[in-house]
Amino acid sequence: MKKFEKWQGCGNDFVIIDSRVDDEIDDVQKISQICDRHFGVGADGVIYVLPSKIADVRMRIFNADGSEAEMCGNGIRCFTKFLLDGKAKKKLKVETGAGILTVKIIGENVTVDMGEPILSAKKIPVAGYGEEKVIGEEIEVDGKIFKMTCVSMGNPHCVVFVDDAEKIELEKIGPRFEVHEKFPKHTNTEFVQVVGKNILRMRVWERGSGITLACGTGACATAVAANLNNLAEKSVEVKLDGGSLKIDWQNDNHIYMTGAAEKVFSGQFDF
Ligand code: ZDP
Repeated sequence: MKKFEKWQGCGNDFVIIDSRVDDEIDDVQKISQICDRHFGVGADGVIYVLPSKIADVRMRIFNADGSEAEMCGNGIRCFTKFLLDGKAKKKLKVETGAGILTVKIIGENVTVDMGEPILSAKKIPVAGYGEEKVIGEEIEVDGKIFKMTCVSMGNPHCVVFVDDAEKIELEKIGPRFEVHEKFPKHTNTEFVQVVGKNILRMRVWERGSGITLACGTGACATAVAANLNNLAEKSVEVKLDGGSLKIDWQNDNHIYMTGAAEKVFSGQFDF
């Protein structure tokens, strides 16, 4: 029987499975069953701890529908504490779909060097803009025009600034953005209200998982988008439904994300 731990970062919750020895992942059906909140453990995603030839360890993350994501900001903080809690070692290099990232425990929190944001439309990917940046471009969704700024943090994000984030009908509009024809790999979508030069309020519809209480890569994409639109400074606090993250876009063009991660319980699968 396989063991697992349940973790959360800002209310974005994950089942973590240590597969460093067998180097195996489960199939799509099993992963979606694990994430199911009625028939399974319940989580926004499943994270596998795997061996790596090029870093200390490798992380793979799957959404609740069983699809694989390249990266996961809240997940990698949970992953870091899962491996380092109670250990003398405070730093790791982690192989992810967004390259090798350095993670560090600082006090109770975890800081992740999330690498550089990707802004070329082709690389995000967003269709119809070639290699250009997509900043404040119009997109029609559900018969309405929105202005989007697109950023990849390894995984694709579409950031939309709104006057009142609480008024957005996420469950209605989110799925329409997710599979819009402009996004060949589908997209995560963030609806963001500028509270101040250093404070942003964000709500998210995640590709493959739907409404979640927080999205770490989304918070990074949001900070970048806000700065590119001259709406905020490069160091901001992003307020999510499940907590806050500190995002710093530093002079080396790397984005540093700091926030909490907590173990909820451990168990073993009977199914
Ligand atoms: O890119 C995707 O398909 C996301 N749903 C992956 C998960 C992202 C996450 N919420 C984060 O914090 O970055 C875990």
